[in-house]
This record gives sequence, C-alpha cells and structure tokens, in this order.
Amino acid sequence: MGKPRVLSGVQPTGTLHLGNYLGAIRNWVDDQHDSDNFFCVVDLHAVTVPHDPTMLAENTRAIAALYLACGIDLSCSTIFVQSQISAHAELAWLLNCVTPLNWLERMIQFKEKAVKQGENVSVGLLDYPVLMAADILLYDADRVPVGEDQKQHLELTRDIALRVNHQFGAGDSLGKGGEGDSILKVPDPAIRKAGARVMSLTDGANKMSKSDPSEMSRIEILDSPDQIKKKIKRCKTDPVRGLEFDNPERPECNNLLGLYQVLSNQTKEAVATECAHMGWGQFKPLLTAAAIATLEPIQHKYQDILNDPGYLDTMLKDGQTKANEVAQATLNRVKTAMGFSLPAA
Ligand code: AQP
Repeated sequence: MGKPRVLSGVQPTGTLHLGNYLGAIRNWVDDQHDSDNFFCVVDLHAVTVPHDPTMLAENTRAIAALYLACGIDLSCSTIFVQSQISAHAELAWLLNCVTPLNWLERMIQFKEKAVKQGENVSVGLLDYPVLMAADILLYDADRVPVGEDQKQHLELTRDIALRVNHQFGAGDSLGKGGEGDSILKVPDPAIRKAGARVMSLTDGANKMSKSDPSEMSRIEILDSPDQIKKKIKRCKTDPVRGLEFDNPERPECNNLLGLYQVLSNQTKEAVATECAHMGWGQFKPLLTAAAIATLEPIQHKYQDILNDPGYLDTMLKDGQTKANEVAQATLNRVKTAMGFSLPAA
C-alpha cells in the first residue's frame, strides 16, 4: 500500500497569521514525511467575499512562498494554485447538483461570514463548502489537516462523497445500494488539540482571522519582532493574578497560555505549573520571545525564496502539472459515473 494522501490549503485573503500556522501549516510540515501531500493556495475561495483584484495574485504567490518557508518539503509534497486546475470548478458544479441546499444553509462559517456581508452575500459564499469538497475529493485524500473551524466543512465533504457514491456507485444508479463501490474516497479530518483554534488577541471569544479589520487582533507570520512585541503588549487580558487554562470566565488567558504552550513546545501541564502564579507583566515577555523565536527563521527563509522569483514560478508550474494529472483522473471518474460522455482519448 502507498502512503496516505493528504490535501489541505489556505485562502489568499490576506497575510497568514499564527492561527493559520499553528492550526494548519505546522501540522502539515510535522507529518509530511508519512504521506503523499498536496497543498494548494485556494484562490477561488478568496473571491467568495469582496476582494481586491490588485492583490489576489500577489497574496497567492506570497502564501505559496510561505508554505515553503514554513518547511514544506517538495520531495514529498506538491504545492499548487487552485484556480490553475480547472477540475476544481468543474467538480464543484457536479457536486452542487447532488448537494441539498439545506446542507449549506446550516454551515456556521456561512452564517458568520454572511452577517458581515449584509446585503452583499454572494452565491459563492454559500457554495464555498462544495468547492472545498471538490478540492479534497479530487485528490482522493485520506486525511485533511485543518483547524477546528473547518470541522463542519469536512463533515459535509464526507456526506457529499457518500451521497455521490450512493447515487452513482455501481449497483443502482437511482440511489439504492452502491455505497461499497466508491467513486470518491471519503476523507478523515486531522485536527490537533493544541493550536487547533487560536483566538483573536483583542477578543478571546473570536478566532484569529486574516479578515479581521484590526491588525492588532492577530500576529502575522511576517510581523517584525517590534510588531509582535507591540501586539502582545496591548493584547486583551484580565485583572486576575495567576494564569490558568480552561476557565470559561477567562477566554483570553486560556488562549494566550495555549499559544505559549505550542510556541514553546511544552506540555499543557508544564505551562500550567510555570505560569500558575505569574502576572501578565511577567508572562507577556515570555510569550513574545517564544513567538519571535518561532517566526524569525521562517521570515529569513521567506526572504530567500522571494529573492529568487524564478524558483517560485518553476515550483508552481511543476505543482500544476502534477496536481492536474490526479485531479483530471478523478473528475473523469465522476463524470463517467454520472453518465457524461468523455472525449475520445
Ligand atoms: N484562528 C485559527 N486557529 C486555528 N486554525 C486556523 N485556521 C484559520 N484560522 C485559524 C486554519 O487555517 C487554515 C486556512 O484557513 P483559510 O485561510 O482557508 O480560511 P479561514 O479558516 O477562514 O482562515 P482565516 O484566517 O479566518 O481567513 P478569513 O479571515 O479570510 O476567513 C484552515 O485549516 C483553518 O482551519
């Protein structure tokens, strides 16, 4: 048996932050040598909310470069841009036609993002999880490492895959039986506990997000040591002395301790003991030092990659070729099962 296939991605809606790094990319890097990996920059997802066309291509390249800078190894991983593989949009359309509308209306992320858009909610935003299902299913992914916020979308992906297999698998094309004969592989989520949900620095009840209008709410991977220091100095805390995990009355405290735990590579118990009697004035410099120590090597590598744009171009071209081959084979499998006629080879 070959290595399990892993697929994941980040949308180029802005600059990557510690949530994206700790909730997703760091896990990709840690586990990559045990699997065959496809990591994409999901630029088609980035246009489901209003976006700046002058920044889309630049943000897309920056994220691809950050994947490399964070440690993605091209000997076991393929990096590519979603919009350069037309099978993503095409499979999304086919999946749209088998996905009940009410499955999408229940998605928490849609509800949260739709509130922010007011009157301007696009069909694309509602359809985002179906496109995400297409992204995953095209690559026959066994595992999808994501942050806690994407868990519901992964469950939907599994439901869509099962429905396609059930409706169009061998046996009975009208929807009875056929489940065992799979057209699409049903993937498993891979969500780690520590770092799975990094919260905003200005509000411990909301997740850290690229699109939060306040830059003070997040530490970006490319923030300078001074910016990191300033953001942690001003982040929201509480007046209680002694720091603790898991007190629902103290969401900021839980978040900052959790961040310190993963950035300093310690166990929860060790951090709980170390910080049990600390005040914020003592803790914040520790967290600042841990964040800078984690991010500085990534930033240096990122600069090296940007200094050689030809390297990035070649990597993305190779990624496109490899991803396209896998994606097209799956798309053809689905089209055949659904009864489309394919062009003669
Ligand atoms: N705060 C977070 N904590 C842990 N993991 C997170 N992820 C995002 N935010 C956090 C994980 O990062 C990966 C890429 O996310 P994405 O860019 O595709 O979309 P997102 O989840 O919507 O991320 P943002 O930063 O909040 O972007 P915007 O503001 O554009 O919506 C995913 O694996 C996600 O779990």
